[in-house]
Amino acid sequence: MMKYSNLLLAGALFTVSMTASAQFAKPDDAIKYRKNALFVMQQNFGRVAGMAAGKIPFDAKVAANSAAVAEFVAKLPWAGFGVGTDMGETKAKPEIWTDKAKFDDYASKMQVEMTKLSAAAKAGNLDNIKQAVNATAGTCKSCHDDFRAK
Ligand code: ASC
Repeated sequence: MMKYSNLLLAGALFTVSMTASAQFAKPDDAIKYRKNALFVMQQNFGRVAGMAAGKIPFDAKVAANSAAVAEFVAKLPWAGFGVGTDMGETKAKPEIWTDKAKFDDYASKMQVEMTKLSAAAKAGNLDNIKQAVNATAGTCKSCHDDFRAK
């Protein structure tokens, strides 16, 4: 039987290899991948935000579904920001790679808020959804301010 410490090590190595295997055939594919993931996320987040702002009629079921998709898709773009993917059809600023810890911190904060939004949407209270939409939008904005070119 595997010792617990060996199991932990195996788990850690698996995680590392999963991350390292997030490779793309070419930098343009990585750029497309992250843009498309962010687009799918934004479409779903935007729908919920539209409901929160009263621009779209509130439909609790649609909001919950959309927020759940946004929550999941929020995990995806980051694999597309590997080294060497700073050149091409992108507004990504070089600081993403020179200040990666800050970028990663923004990315995880966004995911935390998106998870809260998904929970709020599932619960269906519009006031709570509004609050979570604002918190999530704030994390989008701070990252764009620092790391996305105009
Ligand atoms: C969106 C979207 C963003 C964020 C941002 C929040 O729906 O496309 O980039 O919200 O506008 O400030």
